[in-house]
Amino acid sequence: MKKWLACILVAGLICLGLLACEKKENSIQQEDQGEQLITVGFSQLGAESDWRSANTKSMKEAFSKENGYNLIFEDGQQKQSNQIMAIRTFIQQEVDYIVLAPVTETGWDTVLQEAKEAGIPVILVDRMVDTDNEDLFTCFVGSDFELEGKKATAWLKAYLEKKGIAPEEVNVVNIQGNLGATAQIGRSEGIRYAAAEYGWNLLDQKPGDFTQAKGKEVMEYFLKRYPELNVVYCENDNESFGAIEAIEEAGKKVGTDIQNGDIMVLSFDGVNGEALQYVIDQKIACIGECNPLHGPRVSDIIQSLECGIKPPKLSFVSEEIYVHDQTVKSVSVDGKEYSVTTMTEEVANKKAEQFGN
Ligand code: GYE
Repeated sequence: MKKWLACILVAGLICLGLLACEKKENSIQQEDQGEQLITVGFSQLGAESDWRSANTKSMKEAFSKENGYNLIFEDGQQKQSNQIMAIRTFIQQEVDYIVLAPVTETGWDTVLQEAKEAGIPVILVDRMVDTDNEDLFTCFVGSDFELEGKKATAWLKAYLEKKGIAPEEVNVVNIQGNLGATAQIGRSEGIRYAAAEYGWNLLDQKPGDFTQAKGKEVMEYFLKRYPELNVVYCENDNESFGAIEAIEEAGKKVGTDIQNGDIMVLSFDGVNGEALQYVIDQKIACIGECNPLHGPRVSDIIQSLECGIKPPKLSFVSEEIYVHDQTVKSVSVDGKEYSVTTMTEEVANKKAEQFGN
């Protein structure tokens, strides 16, 4: 191509870029002069699980100085009051954006109204808020937890059918997440729906707060109380680790031969290499993947807003199901087909690399 033609083309592209994203260009220029970064106040809800650690890492990496951000990170330590305090501080600090991963869904209206009055956009990440006024937040990005639950239980249904296990032989206990969290609400609904729909006995549901210690404690209780239980539906991998410890310490075996005394473990996340290894070892039968890498997704949202582009109100990430064998190749939920990934060393290594563990 002739040099002059190339120059005109490049100049044209630059002009278009400038028009489309004048604001961003300004901030990049200012950043070059070492001045203006986009200040983001992120209220993370805590540090309860491997998923959360991977999520925090992803957010911190995305909101680095090199990427043009000044990140103010606050850990709410599982307390809504801490998160509300953090948001009020962000407002006082006049941050450009507030990013909130809410520990539970209700009780945010007042503080979100304060952010709105201060003219600061609020982006929800991972979990939702329960409000009648959707104008109180700009948008949400995270997982569809009820779908995760429905996919995992659809897998269980198909698996049991292939193995010739009748629904009335299935005795499930559910170790829930912290009550009121979106991930808990959706996943608990998944098992409740499945039990009612497919005819399984749902013996009990109790919160394990997404932690290994509480998961173990709740499983110990279930084992004593319900000797007939043969499936445990844990709402994250850390709870599964605790449940497996409790099962093994009680002299029982985790596995899929539930007609001969095994206890089958279902789980969510699939972030930690250890959890994926448990699937290979058939200690966990099925994991509903929950993707924690929201940093770049939230950054993309902010970049769109900087360019004056309105992001979709709700964005859900697509996720897989990891299983221990090839008995079931795909599951159908609400008329949609989802393929199932059989966990192998190769897949596990790839995932571990992706999540940095
Ligand atoms: O599954 C669990 C965590 O909200 C998706 O919270 C998140 C959940 C995740 O602690 O491990």
